[in-house]
Amino acid sequence: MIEGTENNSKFHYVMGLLLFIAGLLILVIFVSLRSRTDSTSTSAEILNKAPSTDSVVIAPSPVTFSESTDTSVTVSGSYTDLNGCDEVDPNGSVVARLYRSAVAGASSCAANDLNCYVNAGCTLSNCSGGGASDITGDYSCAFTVKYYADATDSNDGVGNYSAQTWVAFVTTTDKATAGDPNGTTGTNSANVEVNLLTAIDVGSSIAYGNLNLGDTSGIKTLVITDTGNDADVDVQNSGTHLNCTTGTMMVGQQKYSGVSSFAYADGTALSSAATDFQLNLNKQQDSNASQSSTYWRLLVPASPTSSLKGTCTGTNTITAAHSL
Ligand SMILES: [Ca+2]
Ligand SMILES: [Ca+2]
Ligand SMILES: [Ca+2]
Ligand SMILES: [Ca+2]
Repeated sequence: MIEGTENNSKFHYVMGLLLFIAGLLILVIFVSLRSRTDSTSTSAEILNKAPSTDSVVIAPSPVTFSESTDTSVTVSGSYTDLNGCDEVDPNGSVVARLYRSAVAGASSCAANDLNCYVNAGCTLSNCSGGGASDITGDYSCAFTVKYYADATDSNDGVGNYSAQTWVAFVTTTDKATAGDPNGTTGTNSANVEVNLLTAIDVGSSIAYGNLNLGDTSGIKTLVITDTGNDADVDVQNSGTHLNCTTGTMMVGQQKYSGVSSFAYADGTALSSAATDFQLNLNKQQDSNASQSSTYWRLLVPASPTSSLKGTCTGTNTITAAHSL
């Protein structure tokens, strides 16, 4: 029995050893197989991400006009395209509109001098393209705004857009692809007021011509041009006495009217004090000037109180005023 137990132990020992060696071989083979290297390719398609218009700055703000002078307004800012700014510059575009806020069509309004300006290709800068990792760039959009564009700071006398503003609306578009044939866009906007300018030009002189004592001149026309963006320009008239080579004619010898065929007796006598006159001159609507006229006559006294002769000169003052 004792010998049998000893043999049994040996058998177990040998079997254990054999199993251990076998396990070791399997492990070596497994490790050996695993250590034979190879490669596999990876791929993914990163889809287009729309650009963003990050900032919109309008200068100047507010927009103010000088009479008869168009004003440069610049809309500028930056954009981001996370696929690379070169998807916008040079492969896309930035387009801007500047319009009165309630105008028909709003951000897709049709361009016109009064209330909608379009810059279809803004200037782009600060994008390092061509595979660089740059994702941001800058844009600058120039507008030449007419001096008769709609005012939004106060009532212009006809439209009354004072509750509105002007909007700068900027659309950044990246490059066209098969998936996005028109490119994708990111928009942003900012607001600015356009100020009212009440201003006129008047003819440089009223020449009554050669007259005898007691004569009433013919009717002389004084043309007045709206040189701002006020749609109800009225005026205040005043004047000086006319100093002659010999003597003086009183300012009130001149009379004026809005009627082109007025009788002298029906006119308003000019005064040295500014006097309101309803001209109701509308502003320019397009490239044609907006004009109205006042009409003037002079009565030379038949029996002046002192001698009167020669060339007579004076100055009439016509002052523009908003909606008197
Ligand atoms: Ca993109
Ligand atoms: Ca950049
Ligand atoms: Ca306003
Ligand atoms: Ca008026």
